[in-house]
Amino acid sequence: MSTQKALECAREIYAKYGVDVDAAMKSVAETPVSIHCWQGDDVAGFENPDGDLTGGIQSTGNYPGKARTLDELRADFEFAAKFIPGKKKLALHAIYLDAAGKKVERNEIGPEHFTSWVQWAKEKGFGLDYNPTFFSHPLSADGLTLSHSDPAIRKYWIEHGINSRHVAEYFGRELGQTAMNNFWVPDGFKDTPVNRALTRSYLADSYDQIFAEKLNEEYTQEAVESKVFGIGAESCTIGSHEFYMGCAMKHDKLLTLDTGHYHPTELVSDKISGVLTYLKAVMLHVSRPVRWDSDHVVIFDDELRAIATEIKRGGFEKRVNIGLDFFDGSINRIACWAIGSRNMQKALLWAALEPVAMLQKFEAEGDYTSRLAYLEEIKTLPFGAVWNAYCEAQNVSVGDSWIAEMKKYEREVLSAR
Ligand code: RNT
Ligand code: ZN
Repeated sequence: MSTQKALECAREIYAKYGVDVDAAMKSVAETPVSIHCWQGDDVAGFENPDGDLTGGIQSTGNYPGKARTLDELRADFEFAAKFIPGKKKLALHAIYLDAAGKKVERNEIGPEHFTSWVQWAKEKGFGLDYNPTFFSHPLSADGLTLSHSDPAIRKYWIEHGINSRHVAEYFGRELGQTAMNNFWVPDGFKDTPVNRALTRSYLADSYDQIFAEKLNEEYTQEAVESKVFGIGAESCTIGSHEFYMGCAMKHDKLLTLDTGHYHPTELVSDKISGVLTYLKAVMLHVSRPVRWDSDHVVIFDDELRAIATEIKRGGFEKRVNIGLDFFDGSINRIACWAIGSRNMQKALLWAALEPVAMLQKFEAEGDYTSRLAYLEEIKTLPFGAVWNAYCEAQNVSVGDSWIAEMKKYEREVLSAR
């Protein structure tokens, strides 16, 4: 059956539930998703590509063909983008700067190191987001950066935090869409500390300095990302969830909810409406933790759908900035981008096709029986037909056709690296 014919049938079936399939596809197409550049090279960056990835995060696997240069990374992302429907932003990290081979200290990075990225993003029609990089550096070797007890080390990282805001502001101004600037620091202790309060006070003071200047929020907005633990920082994470809730409230910033940064039975899907009761917006780092914050490629699982449906059900479309954060080096990295991003798109489409009004009416009337009955019935509606039609309308590969294309690129381009 042709994609269009299948769509016609799906239209009829969804209409019975009061769902407008065409409106659903349109709304998803307009929702920006921020795809992380660091999947392309195992978070290596171009500052010191052969150095170690530190900060308690890890990319495992050594599948051949990873991007080694700026040009390779851009080409790989462009190739992956052909398989990903919807509006795309690319999230950069400071270590992906274009310094033309020169060594630039983190506290000396500025917009001038990202002009080629902006030029490229304009050409390709991508938005850009940003992250200061507080890891993989000699001055983060103690496992502490913005909360280090040495004021000179703190100063260095505060300067990096401040200059990151100007890079993000530059992205927003140039590209005409707000650039999210995400702050995550690896700071923590391997073993039990005895002055958590003092260390946290250093981190708080650093953010007071970093966020002192008011910037135009149309160009950039900052988000702060908490975490439970990192490798080598198992006993205490300075930037815990509670710390960053307060920090976001104090400075009127966004909180970043990374799906791998909570205890395994906690769900980010449940946190969205909780946090948005008091904060203006959130940033998501959609990832897939397997037993720990392992950053596996995002799959189309219950929690991914729950996150997307929560956004829709709460009417939070404008207050949730969706970003991806996973890095798998054990399989083709372009496939990782494609699989994870396509799944995020699928989940958004899934949510857009949910008969929310009907379900919420059952709940309001106390008819929890119908709520559950329908939640289960709709799971077997012809979602795949709408997904294929959405991909076709977006001019990206329909069904499994992208897999052969990806394999060809692997043979012809990646294997030559
Ligand atoms: C680390 C955080 C952080 C990083 C990226 C590379 O646990 O999730 O967001 O993954 O900044
Ligand atoms: Zn993250």
